[in-house]
Amino acid sequence: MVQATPVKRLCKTWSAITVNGQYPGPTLEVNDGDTLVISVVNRARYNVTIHWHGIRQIRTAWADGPEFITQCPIRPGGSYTYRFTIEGQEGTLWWHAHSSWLRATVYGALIIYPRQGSTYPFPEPKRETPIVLGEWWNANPIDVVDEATRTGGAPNISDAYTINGQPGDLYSCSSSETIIVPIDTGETNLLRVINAALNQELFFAVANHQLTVVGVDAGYLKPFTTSVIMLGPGQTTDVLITGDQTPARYYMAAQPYQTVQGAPFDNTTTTAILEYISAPCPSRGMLGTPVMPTLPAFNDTATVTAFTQNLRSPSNVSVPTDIDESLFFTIGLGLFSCPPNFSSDQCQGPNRTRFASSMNNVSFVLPSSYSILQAHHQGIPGVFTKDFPAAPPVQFDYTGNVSQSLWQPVPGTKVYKLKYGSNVQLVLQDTSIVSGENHPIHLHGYNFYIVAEGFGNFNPATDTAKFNLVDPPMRNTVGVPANGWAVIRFLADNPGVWIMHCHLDVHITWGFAMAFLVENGDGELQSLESPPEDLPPC
Ligand SMILES: [Cu+2]
Repeated sequence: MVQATPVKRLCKTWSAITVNGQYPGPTLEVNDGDTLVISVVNRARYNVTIHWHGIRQIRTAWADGPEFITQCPIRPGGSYTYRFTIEGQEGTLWWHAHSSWLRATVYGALIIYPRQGSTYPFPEPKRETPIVLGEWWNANPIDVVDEATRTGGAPNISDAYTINGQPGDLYSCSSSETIIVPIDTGETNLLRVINAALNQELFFAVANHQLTVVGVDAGYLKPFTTSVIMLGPGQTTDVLITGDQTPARYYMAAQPYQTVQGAPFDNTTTTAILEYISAPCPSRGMLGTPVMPTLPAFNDTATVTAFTQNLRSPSNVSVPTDIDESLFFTIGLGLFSCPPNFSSDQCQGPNRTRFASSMNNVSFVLPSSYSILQAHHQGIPGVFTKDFPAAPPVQFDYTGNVSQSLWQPVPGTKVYKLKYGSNVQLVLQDTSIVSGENHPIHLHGYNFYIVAEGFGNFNPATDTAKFNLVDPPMRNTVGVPANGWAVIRFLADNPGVWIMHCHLDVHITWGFAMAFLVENGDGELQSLESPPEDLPPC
């Protein structure tokens, strides 16, 4: 049930949109192989859809959730039942609204345990705790984004970050509800860390404790140990933590990783408390001040690079090699010049412009009369075009001093068509237009291998030799380095329409998205299923 619920944070109450009255929403705990049937009833005053982030949705694109991509939104008073089966996935994922900025409060963990009789590839943890990082405004986030859309300027920054919905001790009116995570001396526990923040990449650390990273985005890794992790919105990281310190209370904390120069951001710190069950009484309750972890500086890209370079699949994996589709997408920001019929308060971007964002210079526009998947399935013309370019329309020094004549993208609703079974390589190239930035790029319906990352312009002549085709990590969201690039590969074996977008919602608002249209294959189980009868009408 999606509904308005009064929620008090930072001394202030407003009517947040929640699921079943809970913020964050309920944790879903399932096993690999389960079929999920989830009825969503919309009692809120906004359109809503729910996306099951990272679920492959094999042949069930109708249940993926992004509004106007795979379904029309569930209108106020309406309902829709999402039905899908989890096939060969285990680990930590999450679910969230995929409509405007509703996911600021409409989200929750989605934990997939191994099939019955199967176990983790590491010793069974004594306890497991989801650590869901969020972002809070002392205002209705829909009003925040609507205001930004009206003015063309940057939206207001948030007022707090949260762990499992609570800002923690460093914010006003918060410490009585700070999240406590128990641990006992000698035991090893699993923290399932999820970055559900709307617009901010975050560092996470626990004071005095090392973290052993065992998985990301519901894919296992070769375990490695670190004192800090970084997650972009959309990413998850599973870490083991051992109670090997003096029994006491220790802060776990998250604060921003910010790559844009000079832009305002919410530079606050959210905390929860790791508390030893055997801690002596004086250090429990309000008495002992927990130890604070040292987190990297907000612009510490070296730490992020070192962390991501440690991510390796547990064993050799079969990375697509005979590439059928070699794609190159520029990604990043842009500026629209002020339209002649707009007043100056509608053009509050830099130098009287409106902020924009694009992939290959196409600034994505959602359709409004049909979802792209419906239009594709029913052969309805005029909703989208199939001419999303395989490469940028002009080649330039992407991360250099880019001529202002290249700053303005072209609006469009374009998809890139892929044949069923094709092997795809995609270079994601950040640009320095307006500003370079680390963008968490999320592909729906697929996991991909990240075979290489680097800074500057991707150079096939020299960078191809650096590809890891042996044990690259598998993810659904890749943080493309600021003023750099990432190369991903995947096998297009899931028919449907799959949006790929930056998971900073402010950038989606500005058009940072495109969609792949993957055609049906010839085999019996290679076609998209028929749409459900209760698919919401537009
Ligand atoms: Cu972005």
